Amino acid sequence: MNSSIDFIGDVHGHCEELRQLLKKLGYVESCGAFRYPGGGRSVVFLGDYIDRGGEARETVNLVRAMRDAGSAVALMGNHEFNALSFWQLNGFGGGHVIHSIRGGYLREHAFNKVAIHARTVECYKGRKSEFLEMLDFLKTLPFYIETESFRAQHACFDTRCAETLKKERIRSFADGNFDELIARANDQYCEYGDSLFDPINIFLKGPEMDLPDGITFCDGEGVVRKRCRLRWWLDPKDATLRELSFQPGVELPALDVPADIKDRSFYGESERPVFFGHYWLTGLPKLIRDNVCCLDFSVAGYRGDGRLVAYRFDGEQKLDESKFVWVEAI
Ligand SMILES: [Mn+2]
Repeated sequence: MNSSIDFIGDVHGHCEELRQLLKKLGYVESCGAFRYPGGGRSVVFLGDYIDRGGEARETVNLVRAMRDAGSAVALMGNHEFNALSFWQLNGFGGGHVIHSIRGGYLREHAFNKVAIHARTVECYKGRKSEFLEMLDFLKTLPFYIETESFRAQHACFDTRCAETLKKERIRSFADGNFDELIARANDQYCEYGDSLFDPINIFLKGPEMDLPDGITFCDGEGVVRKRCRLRWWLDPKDATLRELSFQPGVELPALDVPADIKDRSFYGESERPVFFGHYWLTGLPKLIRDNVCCLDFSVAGYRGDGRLVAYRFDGEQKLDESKFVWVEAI
């Protein structure tokens, strides 16, 4: 893969915006897939193709066609991981039974979890075999990609997690027995010695911390949260909860953070550029730092003022704010 790459953030079933963005970036549809004329550029999709929007099926098919044509790499997002866990029976095939999980499936069929995923299932109404085939496609999506000039994943890059996965030669759930790997990825309390919960969940969902007693906030879906996402590129040593938390639109109190959080490793300023989605940013695209670029600008946001955003990368080690390209949510 060369360094002429267009990174694209969370699509969440907004296929029409994706088609517009690809055209704006100069990609042309031919023989069933978008390609860059002459093949000089390709796309890295940062995950979260399904849920929320009404065109999950069209989005998956477009992304998959580009991957099969060699004009894109498609990474896994937490929504793809959640969909696979939602349909995987606890203890199925070669997988451990995870005792701490309630209900028959690795992802509990609780109200909020069903509500998020239902839109995607609806998109495949009357097409069950295509839905199952779609799940098989999701199994093949890599957790991250790393080259000499960049790193990319859905949520957070963590060197130690990457080492763990590299040691086992796991790039996706297809690199081994799927039933076993997805059980290990859901083994949150390390009931077994071979849990992959941390490495996979850090890449796909990012690090989180428990909020101090009595502090909660409401997320965009109206769910009360007792944990918050972290700015994993900040040195947590002297940061307050307000500085370290990363919940756009939510301001937490400027309290001290626990010692184990202060000790966590972070993505330094001299590391190669890293691209990701996941975090529901709003407003016009902006760099977080000159080597840290989040591309999720909430095209599926509830206020309808989100954007689908790309960063046009050419190998530069200091990212440039003028290289964002985007379309407004329809
Ligand atoms: Mn997302």
